Order: sequence, then structure tokens, then C-alpha cells
Amino acid sequence: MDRRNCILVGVPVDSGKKRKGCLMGPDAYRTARLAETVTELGHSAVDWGNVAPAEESDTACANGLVHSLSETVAWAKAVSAVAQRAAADGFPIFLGGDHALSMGTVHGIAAHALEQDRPLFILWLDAHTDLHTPMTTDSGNLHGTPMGYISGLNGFDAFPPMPKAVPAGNICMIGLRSVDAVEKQMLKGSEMSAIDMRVIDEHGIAKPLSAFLDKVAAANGMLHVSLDVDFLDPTIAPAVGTTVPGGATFREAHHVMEILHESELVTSLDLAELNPFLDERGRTASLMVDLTASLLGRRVFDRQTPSFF
Ligand code: 6HN
Ligand code: MN
Ligand code: MN
Ligand code: MN
Repeated sequence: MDRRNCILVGVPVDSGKKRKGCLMGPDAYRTARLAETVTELGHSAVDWGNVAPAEESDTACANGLVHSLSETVAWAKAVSAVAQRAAADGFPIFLGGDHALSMGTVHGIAAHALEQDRPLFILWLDAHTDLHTPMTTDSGNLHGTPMGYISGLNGFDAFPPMPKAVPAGNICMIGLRSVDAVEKQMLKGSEMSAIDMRVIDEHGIAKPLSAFLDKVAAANGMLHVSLDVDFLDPTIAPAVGTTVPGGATFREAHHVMEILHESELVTSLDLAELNPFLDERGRTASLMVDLTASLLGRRVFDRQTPSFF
């Protein structure tokens, strides 16, 4: 089994939407024993503590609806620098924080991938595509825009330019069930792989995932996984501001993580959107820790063909 040098990085971004609470995410993961869980699986874990945002500079946006632009840019700058260092040092696990954090993590990881001269692939596990730009968002919430930024859409002038935009063909989104009209328009004719819940109903979750992983492996790519709490069905993961019914089940989610572990392709992970203020006795935080454990090799038995076959 591959032993990982896990680096826990707290990223308490809370500016990507109006409802507060994601700033408590990193400490909820620590309380839910993330570091201990990782080491019990035979990996090492170091906690780098929480990132603090860079100094804010003046920003302007033609879309007056946009909420906390300067603060979100300040976060992206600081998070990128730490993400790039963490990626060079080991296996970073970013403890969010709302999904605006991924503008920073993926920016830094992209810089690292460029340095390594390896292509970067993104697996986005989310009810949403997060494919808005500051110009198209109608909620004004920048946590709905990281995929737009990462994939190189226009409208992100206030943010540092991506070292290299992630090509559409290197992006796979799984779990989709709430996609805005503009986002659908942007997906049309795009090479992004957008797996909605209906595809999962009809084909299962393993098939589309494995097809994507084959691409990553063939390209010797680095794979960043961004897990939004709302990928999961709200009945098992209530601690998120943007619950959408009909999400991934407990087993579907663990199965994804088990397949990812076996692939040995994942090089970094975001845990995004946990709002501990909305949790029930820590169950969502604990589920996210358990999913991370599956990604890092926790299993019932070594995989073998059951004898009844
Ligand atoms: N997230 N599409 C909606 C919006 O406000 O633009 C929802 C975004 C959700 C963001 O879940 O990370
Ligand atoms: Mn999201
Ligand atoms: Mn979401
Ligand atoms: Mn919207």
C-alpha cells in the first residue's frame, strides 16, 4: 500500500456566500479526528494549521451583485501559495471552508503541476457545476464560480491568472443535480464530463468514474479531487448551506473513494462546504472524515472475489 505524507491545511474561507459557518470547518474536521484517522491507516499526518487571507486590495466588478470579492481574492492568493508548497511536500488535504477555497487550492496545485511538467486533472464531486463567473452569477455567491476560474473562463480579472487553465477534457464532475441555465449553456459542446444523478441511476457511479481515471492514468496526470458536502444526499450530510435532494448515497460515496484509493492516482483533496453550525452531533464532519479514510485505504477486507461467485 502506498504510504502518504498527508498535510492537513485548514482553509476557513467563508466569503464565498452570505450564510456564515464554513469558517468552523477546519476545527470540526480536527475534532472529528481526521489526523488520527489518517495515521491509524499507516500514513503520516502533519497539520499545518489554518491559512490566513492575504491583504485585501481594491477590486471592482461590473456585476454589483457579487459578494465579498476582495476578501475572496485575498483568500485565493494566500491559499494558492500554501497549496503549492504542500503539493511539493506530500499529499495535501484542504479542510474547508466554502468552495471558493478551490480557487486557491487549484491555482497552487496547477502551479506545482506545471513545475512537474505533468497534466492536471480535476474530479469535482458536487451537486453543482460551480461554473459561473463573477459576470454570470445571479446569486452573487463566488462559491458558485471556482470551476469557471479553474477552467479559464473570462471575467476573473480581479483574481491572479491561472498558471495554466485546466483543459475541459481533464475535468469530470459527478453528482450533478442543480445546474443553472447559464451553466448548462457553458457545458454545451464542452469536453467537460458532466455526470448527473440520472447517469448514476442508470449506469452506477463506478463506470463513469473509471472511464475518467483511465484518462488520468494514460496521461500520467496529477489528480485533484474536490469533494463538496452537497455531493452527498442531505439525509446523510445535513451540514451544508446548499442541500439538494437526490444526492449520492452512503455507499455510492464510499465506493467512489475506494475506487480512487485503488487507482493510486489522487494527488490532492479538498473537503469543501462543511458548515458545522448546521450539523447534527458532528455526523456530517465524521462522514467526511470516513470518506477521506476510504480514499486513503480503509476497507473491510483486502479486495478479493467473494467465494460465492
Ligand atoms: N457550491 N449555482 C448556485 C449559485 O449560487 O450560483 C449554487 C452554487 C453552489 C456552490 O455548492 O459550492
Ligand atoms: Mn461546490
Ligand atoms: Mn455544491
Ligand atoms: Mn445561481
